Amino acid sequence: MSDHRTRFLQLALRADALRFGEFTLKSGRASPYFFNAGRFDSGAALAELAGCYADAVDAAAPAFDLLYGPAYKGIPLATALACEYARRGRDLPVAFNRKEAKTHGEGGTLIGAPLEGRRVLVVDDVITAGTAIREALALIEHGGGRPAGIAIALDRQEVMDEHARPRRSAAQAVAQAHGIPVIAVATLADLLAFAAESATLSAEHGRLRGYRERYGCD
Ligand code: OMP
Repeated sequence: MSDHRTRFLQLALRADALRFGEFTLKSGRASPYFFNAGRFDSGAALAELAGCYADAVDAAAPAFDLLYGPAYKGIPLATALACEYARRGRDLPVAFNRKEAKTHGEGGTLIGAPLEGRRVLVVDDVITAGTAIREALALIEHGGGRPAGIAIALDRQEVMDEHARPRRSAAQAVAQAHGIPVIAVATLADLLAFAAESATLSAEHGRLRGYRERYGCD
């Protein structure tokens, strides 16, 4: 497993952003794990997380010139990643949206650098069924930007319809529909490999495997 994956999974466990138990997802599925990016709640944790994102993005090397964070969880992630790139010598414009359009002041939904004509890298937390990311892509296109890729911390690698064949993940479907890469710092497969090697996660490993058999992609 490449270094940024292991670093990220260790950080997520330390920050309590990755938890095991019983969780109901937005899709209604009952999951034995949950990833809560809101737990990266200090400057040091966000800086370390941004380093993991930057390593994953650099390894995939997509062509982009603006970072976009969908409200709410994507906003600190895109901002932290912009700071990490500045630290690495690349000053990138950053933008995000608000959930409710403002009719006074500067108005509108989009905040930060203009998207017009830019190749946009979306920075978000997690993809399950892909609903949140589809909304973000529509907003970017509406704002005149060109989606160039999606960077997420965790790809849960779940199918949208568990009975459909082939078993394509939501991230694969979004990537194909928009012709852009989805770059995940880590995937459910990485989490499974990590749990298999951990002395303290053996029970979790069994439950994760059962979940992947039911909802995972091929
Ligand atoms: P989709 O829109 O189904 O791809 O789910 C992504 C959203 O689900 C995230 O933006 C979160 O609101 C939430 N979520 C998590 O934050 N962590 C998880 O591990 C799983 C979910 C989820 O509900 O599927």
